[in-house]
Amino acid sequence: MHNRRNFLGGAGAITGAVAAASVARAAMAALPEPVVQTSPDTMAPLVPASGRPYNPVVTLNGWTLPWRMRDGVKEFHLVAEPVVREMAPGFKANLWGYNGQSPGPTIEVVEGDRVRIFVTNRLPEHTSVHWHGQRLPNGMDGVTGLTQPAIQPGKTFVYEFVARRPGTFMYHPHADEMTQMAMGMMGFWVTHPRAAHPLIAPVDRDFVFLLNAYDVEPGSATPRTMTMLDFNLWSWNSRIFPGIDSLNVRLGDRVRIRMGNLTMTNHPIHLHGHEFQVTGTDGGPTPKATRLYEVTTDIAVGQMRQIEFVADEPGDWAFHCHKSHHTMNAMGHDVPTLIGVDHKDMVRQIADLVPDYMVMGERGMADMAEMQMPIPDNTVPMMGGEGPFGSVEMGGMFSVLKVRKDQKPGDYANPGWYRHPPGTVAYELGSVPPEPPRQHGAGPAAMPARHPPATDIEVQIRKPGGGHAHH
Ligand SMILES: [Cu+2]
Repeated sequence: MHNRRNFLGGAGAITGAVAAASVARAAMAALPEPVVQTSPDTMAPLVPASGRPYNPVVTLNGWTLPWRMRDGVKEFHLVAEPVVREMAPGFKANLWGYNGQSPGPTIEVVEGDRVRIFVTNRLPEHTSVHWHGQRLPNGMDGVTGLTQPAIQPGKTFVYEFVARRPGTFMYHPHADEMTQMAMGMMGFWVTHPRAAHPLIAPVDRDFVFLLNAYDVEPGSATPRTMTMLDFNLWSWNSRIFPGIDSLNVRLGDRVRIRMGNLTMTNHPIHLHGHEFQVTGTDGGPTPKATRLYEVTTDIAVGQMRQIEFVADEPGDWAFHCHKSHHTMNAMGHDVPTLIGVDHKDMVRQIADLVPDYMVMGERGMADMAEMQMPIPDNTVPMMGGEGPFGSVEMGGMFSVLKVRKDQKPGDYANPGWYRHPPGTVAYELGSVPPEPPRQHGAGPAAMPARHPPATDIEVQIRKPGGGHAHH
């Protein structure tokens, strides 16, 4: 069992050595010794120690699986097993994954590589692995019942194919999928081009992660797998903000970010401060004529998108899903909106019956981020993350792109908060501004009403789907 050290924690570069050690010990064995990762930290890119060279990716809060070369074949060993995943500091979930983590390790190969993947099943039920997006022999496609028998608990299956086209792919079970994907079984796959490619630009930084979602009851640790839409934890690589590492780059870097969506809804992923182009999907590199400049790209269920941009604006730039419910953590979905309701007396009465009871949001929900609300053990506040100016009031699918002039090439360490040049931060006005002019009166009507209402009607806007009406 090998642990790779915490790269972003400052332990320094470690690549290659682990792969070499495990290969040496297992060289004579029929199977490569499985490599297990116990840390949820972002690991240094795995510089290839054998096989054809390539520019490795960085998996956000994840790692790349080492391999061994045997008779010209690149051999990997995946172990499907129950894992404990730290989804944010202080919050651990009982998931299923591969080689100690959920998601499983990223697999990186080069176009034309012959790849052999041993899959050992240590789950309590059968599984299989489907190699999403790959051109391969039909019998290697990993669909239980259709192209192969299920891999029973305790058994090992072998998949073998040539990585025929370069691009951005993923892997996941095609056996009891509803359960196994809801429990976190998935991983990233990158096939690098074997030579200069007209549609694949060399980049300075290449990040990958999967979009996933869980329904974990606050206070418990195991996802409910029957949930179809009402998930409460929206994660990137099974991490939730503020537990998601920032993407740290050097000013002027060409940056690629590859994402795959294995949740049950779409995610419009939005980057601040820069325009990007979608340069690839799980279908391969996109033709140049299709590449629009955008700041948000919607990733549908089962899709992959790779975006590229030049990081030419220094700062700490938000990078997140634009569905506002997806940048929240462990929210009760039945919470009524109480904006404008004075509920102090009600709270006092209920608190006598239910200790720790608290009603949210008579001034909006932002209070929740700062309040020390008593929450059950092993869950995370709905919104959080302390920034240099206070609470960021975000959770879930949120991170920060940090662009710095003095970030060294190849250095992925977190540079800390951005130091804004004087005069470039929004500021509070010192004096009281004059009352702004307001437009008064009713809106126009296309035709006069025959019986106009005697009094005006006012309504309160309530969160869509916010549950039961409360007046
Ligand atoms: Cu989303």
